[in-house]
Amino acid sequence: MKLVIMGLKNSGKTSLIKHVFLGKEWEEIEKLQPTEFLETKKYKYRNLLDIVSFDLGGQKQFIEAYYTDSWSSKIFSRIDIFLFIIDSSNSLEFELAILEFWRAFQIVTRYNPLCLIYVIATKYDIKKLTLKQIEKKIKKGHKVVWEKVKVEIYSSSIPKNTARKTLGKILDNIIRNKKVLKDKQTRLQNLCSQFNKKSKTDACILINKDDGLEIASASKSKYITSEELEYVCLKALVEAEKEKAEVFSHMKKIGFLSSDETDLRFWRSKDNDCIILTDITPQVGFFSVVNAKKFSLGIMILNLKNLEAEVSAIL
Ligand SMILES: Nc1nc2c(ncn2[C@@H]2O[C@H](COP(=O)(O)OP(=O)(O)OP(=O)(O)O)[C@@H](O)[C@H]2O)c(=O)[nH]1
Ligand SMILES: [Mg+2]
Repeated sequence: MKLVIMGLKNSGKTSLIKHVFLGKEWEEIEKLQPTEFLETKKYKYRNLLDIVSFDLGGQKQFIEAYYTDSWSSKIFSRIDIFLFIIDSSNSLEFELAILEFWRAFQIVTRYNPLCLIYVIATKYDIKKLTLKQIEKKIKKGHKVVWEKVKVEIYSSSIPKNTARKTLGKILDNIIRNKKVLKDKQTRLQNLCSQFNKKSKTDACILINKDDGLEIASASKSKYITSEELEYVCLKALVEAEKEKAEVFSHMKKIGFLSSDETDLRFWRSKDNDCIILTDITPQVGFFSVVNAKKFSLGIMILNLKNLEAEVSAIL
């Protein structure tokens, strides 16, 4: 799917892309360089949805170039998802941003009458206007066409952790509506449930390593609420590993839950529940919770090998 992200300079486009598709956290993207002209990249969201992103640098001279004959059809044709970014903290440039939105809207809808169009109000943690106020400003004079095309508007903030959910909502909806992808996810979910039964685990979550997002899961663990489940971030778990290094090294010393042949990582909670983290393929991470009393390393390793083959056959 071709995803085009456009907006004025410094509005947060590249940050949003890197945060959602590469699992980059706020500290890693706080000081990004402005995008020179446009950047195209391929991503696989949740290891299910192929995305080719066109991140259009927002400096004035670049925006003008996108509308020239030599570039416009390359950029604006065959778009599946069009994201227009408005910096909710930049009150000086609201009017200009809105003008640019409507200019882009004309060409995007002309080339792609069926394209999904979203406005995202970024930097909502330091907003000057609310979503309602921004929507009212955009719709002014264009109400009929706005409602006809069903443009949706969302807010996002990377430091407040709502950016991933905002873009996730849009992309997950696409997965849900694509039968092939939905079927894949269901089959993977079934594999996770079977894994829980076979290995006596309470949770089995497959994680896409690029973006750190869940691909599919089955869980009856008290630690995992459905809310968290959707956004399990592998990188966050690896961070936790540093903090728990002491516990981990102790467990290694006593020979508990560790093996030289595998790259399994474990933590044990006070109530004897173990958290297991490992890679089952270079792209897919595995997260699980099991009670220490029910745990068997041999069975776990065997079942993980089978899971690897089954998951690879589906993805
Ligand atoms: N407070 C806050 N700042 C953000 C957020 N998202 C991005 N920023 C900051 O906004 C600035 C610009 O971000 P970029 O992603 O480089 O902006 P851009 O739209 O790609 O800019 P161009 O490439 O020049 O068009 C950076 O300093 C980011 O740290 C957010 O959600 N909240
Ligand atoms: Mg950029």
